[in-house]
Amino acid sequence: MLTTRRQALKTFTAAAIASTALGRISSFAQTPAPAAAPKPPTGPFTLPPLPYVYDALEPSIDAETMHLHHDKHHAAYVNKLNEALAKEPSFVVAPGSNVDDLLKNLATVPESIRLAVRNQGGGHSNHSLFWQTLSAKGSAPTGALAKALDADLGGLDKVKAEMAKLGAGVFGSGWSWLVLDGGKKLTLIALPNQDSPLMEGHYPLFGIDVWEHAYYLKYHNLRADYITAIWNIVNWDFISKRYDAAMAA
Ligand code: MN3
Repeated sequence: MLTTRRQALKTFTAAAIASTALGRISSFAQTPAPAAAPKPPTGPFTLPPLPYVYDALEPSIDAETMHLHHDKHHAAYVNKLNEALAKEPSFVVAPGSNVDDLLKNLATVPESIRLAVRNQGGGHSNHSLFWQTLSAKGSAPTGALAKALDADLGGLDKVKAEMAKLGAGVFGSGWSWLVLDGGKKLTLIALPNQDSPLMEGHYPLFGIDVWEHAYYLKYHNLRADYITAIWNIVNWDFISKRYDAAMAA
């Protein structure tokens, strides 16, 4: 009795699968060719060009990493941010808007796309700053920033050591940051994923991207070696000016 039932069940199941498969095949055959996929949105945000050639940061950061990091990874953050915003057309972001304003006001973004804006918008903002804070020839902090690094954080050597420690301590992906806090004091923090310091009420001055895509081709698992090398190509002239502008604001 039991065996018979089992056999019947097996037969029924096999028949059901066969009929489902046939049904799929016939409905697939009758489906008209789909219309061309809609083109992905091209705005409101666009990928900024690198401010130097791809091999400018050699040997600290290799050209192939720069190609992938900028042309693929950063581009993907921009595209996915635009795609997310396209899902909520009632939430209008004008072309030319600054992604940083979105991140500072994340609570105003519709909940259905808030996480996407946080991740993809954070990625766009963080990388847009990252490229500008690096240059072929490194420099040293100057002026008010140099004084503040001494006064607030005990000097550049301590900053380097602490940012390396924070970067090494990021489990998985994230960034090690030099920021201005709400009281305009220099502070060092680590943030996970593409979270922006702007979301925490901080103003980002310089971040070290410790995602594996930032270093793995050249440094493999040696994140600490990548962080050590990056100090050779930090554009402190740019960061010093960014600090001055933020203090004057
Ligand atoms: Mn990156």
